[in-house]
Amino acid sequence: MFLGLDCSTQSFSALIIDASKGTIIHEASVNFEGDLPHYQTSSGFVHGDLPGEVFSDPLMWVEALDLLLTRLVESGADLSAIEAISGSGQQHATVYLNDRFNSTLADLQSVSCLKDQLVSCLSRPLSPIWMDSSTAQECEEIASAIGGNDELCRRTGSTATQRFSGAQIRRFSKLSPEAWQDTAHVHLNSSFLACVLAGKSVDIDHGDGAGMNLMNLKSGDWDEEIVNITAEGLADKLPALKPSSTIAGNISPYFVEKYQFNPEAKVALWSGDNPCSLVGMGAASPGKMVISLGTSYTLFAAMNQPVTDPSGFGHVFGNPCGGFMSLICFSEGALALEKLRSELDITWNEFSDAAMSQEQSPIRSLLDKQFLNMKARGEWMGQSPGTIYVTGGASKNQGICQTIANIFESNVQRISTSSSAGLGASMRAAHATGDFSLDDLEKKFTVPDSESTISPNPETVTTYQNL
Ligand code: XUL
Repeated sequence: MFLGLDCSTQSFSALIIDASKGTIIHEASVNFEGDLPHYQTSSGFVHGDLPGEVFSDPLMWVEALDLLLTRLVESGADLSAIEAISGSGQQHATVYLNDRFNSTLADLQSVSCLKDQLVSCLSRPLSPIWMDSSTAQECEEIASAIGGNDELCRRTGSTATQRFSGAQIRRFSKLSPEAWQDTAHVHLNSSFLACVLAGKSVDIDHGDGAGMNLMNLKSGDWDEEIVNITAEGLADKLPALKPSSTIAGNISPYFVEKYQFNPEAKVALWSGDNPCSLVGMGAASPGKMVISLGTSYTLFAAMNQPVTDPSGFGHVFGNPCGGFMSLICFSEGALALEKLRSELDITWNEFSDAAMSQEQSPIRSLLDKQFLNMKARGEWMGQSPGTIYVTGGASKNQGICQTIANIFESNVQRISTSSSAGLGASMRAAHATGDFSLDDLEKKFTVPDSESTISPNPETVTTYQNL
């Protein structure tokens, strides 16, 4: 059995799979706002005093981890049967730790809790997260010092991006030089939690590492020049970068004593939520594309080569199964649909009927614009997907799926899962042990909803090509 953990913006969840049988055996979740109200977050984050600042609390994450494992045990999960564990974390969030971190990890006491033991290890109490947009100036400084955004994008897969770790680290080093001096280690949400599980300092994986504007895509290592530009002394504070399938070690005795894990259970490196979702959606090999139709839309796909987006909108991350992946975010995706629906004062069924028709209407026009834009913005990836997997709330809408099939000239299949990141993490744990092939795991766990294939309508092909 394998455990996948997922520390996202709003919650920390767990999923245990039986990789031989292809079944999910247990699931549990802790909601940050509802279950841990003393952190006073709204949906798992707090706004800072300065414009654009958004934070989460690393102590809240570790308190949630203790509570989550307690809930799993209470629900009857036998954690001694877990062979390996991996995890998924919200991308870009940085955790700042002092030189007591490693010795504290090595000496975690199971009679106490994680939060009380780790509180003295933080050199910065809060962690800036992906929703933060306070770093416009730092982005400009980093990009101009390296010779422009094109160069930064060519090397790291992204132009200087406000929510990415590099700009966040630079801002902290500038605004709080003393606390920066006191910082011995900079981790990501994902690698920090992997350290806690393994009871020692562990590396950052290529999937999440690429979301920092610091990793050279071609070498898979830190780009020394960019690291030195980003913040003084940063090179000494970063852990190494390693492939996502690396086994970091055995689980810490803390978890063995407290939750009865097997002392031989392996901890595989954690990765970011988008790289883990790529695996959990069954799209880790090139040829498939995922479109997630939530409040914002995201498009992601595996890529063999690190091609980058010349217009700077898209990002390239490491694919946890090797190679690379693209990610493009489109803000206000389903939000725009909801606005139009309420303006027209119609039901979702009526919206869907209008979306199925090719007759001109505001609905037809909005959907055509959204997905023609998405196709155009994704062209730099040079992929013509055989299949597009769609997920998220709006994927239930037949008319939207048909529009995607027509515009991309691809078959569309629905995958209805609310936990693709956690599932991907558990599949990565099984894959990292070397006992299961990815192909086998994908066949068992990522089956599209039956009879959900939607094929392009040949009559619309020329119209859309002209548009
Ligand atoms: C990706 C991004 C978000 C977070 C959400 O670049 O910022 O998808 O990973 O958790």
